[in-house]
Amino acid sequence: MLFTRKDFPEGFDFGVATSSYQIEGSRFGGAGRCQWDDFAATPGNTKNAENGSIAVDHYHRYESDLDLVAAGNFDCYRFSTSWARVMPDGFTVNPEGLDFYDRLTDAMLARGIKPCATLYHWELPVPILDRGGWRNRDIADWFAEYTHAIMSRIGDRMFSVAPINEPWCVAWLSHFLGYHAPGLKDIRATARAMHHVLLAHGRAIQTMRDLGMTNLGAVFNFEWADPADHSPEAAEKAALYDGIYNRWFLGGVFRGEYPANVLEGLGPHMPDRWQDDFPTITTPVDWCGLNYYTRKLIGPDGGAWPGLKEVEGPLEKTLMGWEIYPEGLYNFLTRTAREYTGTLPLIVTENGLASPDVIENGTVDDPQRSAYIEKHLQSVRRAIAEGIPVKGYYLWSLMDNYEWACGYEQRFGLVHVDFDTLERTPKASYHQLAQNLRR
Ligand code: IFM
Repeated sequence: MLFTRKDFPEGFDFGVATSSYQIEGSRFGGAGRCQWDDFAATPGNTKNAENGSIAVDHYHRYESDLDLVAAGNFDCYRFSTSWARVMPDGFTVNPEGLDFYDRLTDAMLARGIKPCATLYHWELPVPILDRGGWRNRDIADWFAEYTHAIMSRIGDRMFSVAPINEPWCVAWLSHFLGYHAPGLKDIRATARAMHHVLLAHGRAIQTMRDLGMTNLGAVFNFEWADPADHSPEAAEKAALYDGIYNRWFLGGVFRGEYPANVLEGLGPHMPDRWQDDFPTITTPVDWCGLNYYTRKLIGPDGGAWPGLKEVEGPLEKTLMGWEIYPEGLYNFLTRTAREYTGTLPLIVTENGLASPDVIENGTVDDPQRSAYIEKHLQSVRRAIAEGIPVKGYYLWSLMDNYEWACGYEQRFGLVHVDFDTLERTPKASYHQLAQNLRR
C-alpha cells in the first residue's frame, strides 16, 4: 500500500468494523435467541447450517481483540450492540448484556480507541419476530425502548452512534429476496419493512437526542448499478435497482420522499398514511455512513415487478463473486454529497473483501485485499480532492467471522481466525496498515 496517514486530512479517522452476532457468540452472557439462530437452524438457509452461537468468542476475548485494534493504529472501532443480548425477550433488560457493552466500551477508551456503535446489525429477538418483526409498525417504538436502555448505559462514552446497519439488507434482502433472516419472499412484508426500518431509525435518533447525545448518523449499504447493455430496457432496470438499493434510503432520510420508480411496485403494499412518518424519518443526523463493496450489471428478466436480473460482469472478482469496482465508491461519495447530504460529513463505514486466506509458516498473505484497499482509498482521496467532506474510512472487518448465509467460508478479516482453535493471526494487510497508519 502506497498511502500513509499523512495523505489524508488532519483528523481523518481510520477504523475497523465488526458486528455482534458475527463475532461475540450468541450463546454467552444470557442473550436471547435472535432471528439468525432460528434461520440457521432451518435446513438450506446457511452454509453447513452454521450459526453465530460461538462465532469467534469475542464475548470472552474482547480485550485481546481490542489490543489488535490498537496495535493496528486504528482510531475507531465500529461495533454493534445486540438487541437480543440487551433484551432477550425483546422488552426486558438483561443486566449481563448491559454489563458486557459497558466493559467493552471502557476497554476501548482505555486503549485510546473511539467507540462507534451500531444499535442493530440484524440481531432481532425472536419474540419481536413473533409479533411480526419489521412488518409491524410498533417495532419503531420497541426499537426506541431498546435504544434508550442501551444508550442510557453507554451513550455517555460513545464517539458516534448509528441506529441501523444497512436498511436494504434488513428490508429487501430479508423480506423480498429471502437470503437473510427471516427469509421471506413477500412483497407486502417488504414494503412494510422498507418503511418501518426507516421509521425505527428516526425514532432511535430522537431517543438519543433526548438523552443529549451527539454525533449520530445513518449507515447505508450501496451498490452501483450499471445497465448490462445499451438498451433502454437495461437502463430502466438499472435505474430501478438503484432506486430500490440506494435512493429509497437516501431519499427517505434526507429528502422525505421515496423514488417514484420503486413506489410503482411497492406503493399498493405500503402501510396506511406512510407519508405522515417523514417528519420522524428525516430527523436530522450528524453524518452519513456508506458501506461499499461492489457494483452490479442489471438487465430486464421479463418477469413480474421489479423484473430485473443481475448479469455477470467482466471485472476481477472477490471470493464472494463481487466485481472490484473502486470507481463506484467515488461515484457514491460524490453523488451522495451533491444530491442528498451537502456539507454533512460522510464516512466510509465498511469496505473490504473476502479472499481464500490460509496460514503458511505462521503468516497469511492477502495481496488482493491490500490492492483492494489501496484502490478504494484512491477513490476516497479523489473525492476529498473535489471538496467532498469524507471524514473517515473503516474496514470490514477486524477479523474473520460469521458471514451470515455463507457461514464461515468467506474470510473478510484483516486478522485470520482459525475457526477450530479461535487463534487470531494478523494477515499481511493488517501489518501494512499498522505500518502506514503510524502517528
Ligand atoms: O459481513 C457483512 C456485514 O455484516 C454487513 N456488510 C457487508 C459485510 C460483508 O458481506
